[in-house]
Amino acid sequence: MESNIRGIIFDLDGVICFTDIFHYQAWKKMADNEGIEFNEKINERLRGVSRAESLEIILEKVSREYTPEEKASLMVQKNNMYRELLATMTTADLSDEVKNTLDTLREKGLKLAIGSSSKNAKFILQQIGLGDYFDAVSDGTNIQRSKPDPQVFLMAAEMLGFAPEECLVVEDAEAGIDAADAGHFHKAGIGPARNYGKTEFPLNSFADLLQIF
Ligand code: B16
Ligand code: MG
Repeated sequence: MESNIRGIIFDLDGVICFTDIFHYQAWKKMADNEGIEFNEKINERLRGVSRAESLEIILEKVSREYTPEEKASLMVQKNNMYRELLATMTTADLSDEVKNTLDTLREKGLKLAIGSSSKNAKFILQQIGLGDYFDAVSDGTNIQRSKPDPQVFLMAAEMLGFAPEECLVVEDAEAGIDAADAGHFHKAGIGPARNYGKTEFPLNSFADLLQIF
């Protein structure tokens, strides 16, 4: 049991649920409409990164300059397609493993928060039946700087009333582990972040969190 940890801050996409495939499908449609090359390898670089920065990465392949207005319009197109896909999500998109693990962690007295770069985080939480579940939600709507800046996690810790050193961040993205590291949080990595050098607690599955507490 990690006795000094009092709160857990979960990334959303890639940790609590899997909206990454919807991000990919929506960006791919936008890129196809624009005749821009986009593939799963480029998509991997978008994990945990904000919408605007994601677009900049996608536009690296393009020789011409896009105006700020054109970029804003591409982001609206992508987000509208993405939200159509999110609207198809239901409570069936929350696994029993994730829900049971969250419940057990809460029973152990831990406070639970979300720390997500997404501006759609609250909509996603509602769709999967976790709209009122977390003690705090810090997301893309309350930050100015996205991961790898620690702001989203620092705000989550503040909402919980804990110091960063008292919180564990659970992330699937290297950018997210970098953000947690910069903010002096404890760090658990799942999926692509499992084998990242800065990850303190590698998780094979979400339920592995119960081996820490
Ligand atoms: P939105 P997370 C991140 O969510 C995604 O991993 C990333 O791919 C996306 O660009 C970012 O949210 C912004 O999302 O367009 O919905 O505001 O992993 O931080 O929960
Ligand atoms: Mg993520």
